[in-house]
This record gives sequence, structure tokens and C-alpha cells, in this order.
Amino acid sequence: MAAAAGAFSLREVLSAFQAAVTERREVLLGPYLRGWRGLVRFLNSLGAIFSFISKDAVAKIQIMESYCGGERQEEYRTLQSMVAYELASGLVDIQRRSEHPDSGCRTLLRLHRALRWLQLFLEGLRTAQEDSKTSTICTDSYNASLAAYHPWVIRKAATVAFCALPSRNAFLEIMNVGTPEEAVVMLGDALPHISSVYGITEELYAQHKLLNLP
Ligand code: 1Q0
Repeated sequence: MAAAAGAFSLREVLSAFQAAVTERREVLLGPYLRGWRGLVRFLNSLGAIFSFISKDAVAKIQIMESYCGGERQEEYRTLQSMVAYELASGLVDIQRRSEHPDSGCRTLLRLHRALRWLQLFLEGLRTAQEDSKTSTICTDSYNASLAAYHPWVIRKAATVAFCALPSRNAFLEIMNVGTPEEAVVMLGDALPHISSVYGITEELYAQHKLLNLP
């Protein structure tokens, strides 16, 4: 079943992440951010209880988009060129947030950590029993990833919000890629692309010791 025109389709989001990786294993920031924009649209459709999450995600996407459309846009074409440029120009706060509180490197790191959550969540959704609770899959994925970087109050708010998630089958249906079974197949095809983006970023950040940017 094709997605209705204008409706959210997870397929588009996932193909953006697929398009983000080049043959030379560079990550193109344009498609990467398009993928995030799509995820936020989906998140917004789940209800106002998630707006504190989508606001933060949008703020970070906007910071990145302004670099990508700004004066130095050539430097922000790929993740690799951004890291090289910002480091060589002293544009990254390494010890504490001070002169460059919103560097591309630190902003993207927040999205990168959230991508790990997404990877775990979608994998959980794909492999869970039909009657599993989405909120449990989501909480487990969160606790195994992003939670480590969030203070208690955010962890609490996030866990409360997760309880508002629809059932697994309803969730698979609003992804708009066909029946729940078809959605599961699509997730299986798509997840390696998200994992690839995640893996390349993790490796690059580790290499430059950027994984703990304040
Ligand atoms: C479906 C449920 C969505 C659950 C999303 C899990 C993430 C919870 C994160 C809660 C964070 C909220 C607020 C702010 C946090 C910031 O402090 C933190 C650090 O930034 P900073 O500047 O203070 O150092 N920010 C972050 O960690 C970034 C968080 C970005 C979260 C983006 C989540 C986007 C979610 C998309 C929904 C995908 C839906 C599933 C995919 C479709 C499958 C059918």
C-alpha cells in the first residue's frame, strides 16, 4: 500500500538516512538533517506530550541547518568536513561550554546520541512480540542509550511521556508503510542504513576524542 500524498511515511525518513552515506563513507549533512526533520514531524503527530522533546530536537536541527545554509556552507557539506573545519579553526569548546556553546560538533553529538536510541527502539519494535508494549520498548532503548546523558528531571519527564505511546501495531500502522508485517520488513531493510550513519559518526568522533563534548 502506497502512503497517501502528504502523509507521514517512515520510508522517506529512512531513505534520507540511506542517502546520507556516500560511497566514500562520508555523511552528508543535508540528507541527515532531512531525516531528523521527518522524525520530528512524526513525533509531533504523536501528541503535545512529546513537544518538550521535539522542541529540543528542532532547536538543534535549526542550529545545524543555519551552518549548512550559511557563509561557510562548503565546510558543512559533510560530517567529516565539519569536524575538520571546526577543529582546525578552534570553533569547538572541548572542556566546558564557553566561547562556542553551539558548535556544529557538540550539537550534532546530541543528535548522534539520539540516533542510538532510535536504532535500539526501531530494532526493539521490529523484533518484539505482537502484544509488546511500545512504552516498554521505548523506555528500555532510552535507558540503554540517551538516559546516561540526561539529568533526573528529564529522565523522569521522558519516561512519563513514553507511557502515552500507542500500541505496537498502531505504531507500525502510523508509520504508513502498509500492514504491520510490511512495516516490520521495511524496518529490517532500513535499520542497516541508520546503523551505518551511527557507526561512521561514532568512529569519527572517537578518533578525534569528541564523544564527551560539553
Ligand atoms: C517515540 C518517542 C520519542 C522518544 C524520544 C526519545 C528521546 C527522549 C529525549 C528527551 C530529551 C528532551 C529534552 C532535552 C534534552 C537536552 O537536554 C538534551 C541535551 O542537549 P543539551 O543542549 O542540553 O546538551 N538533548 C538531547 O538529548 C537531544 C534529544 C533529541 C531527541 C530527538 C528525538 C526525536 C524523536 C523522534 C521520534 C521518532 C519516532 C520513532 C520513529 C518512527 C517509528 C515508527
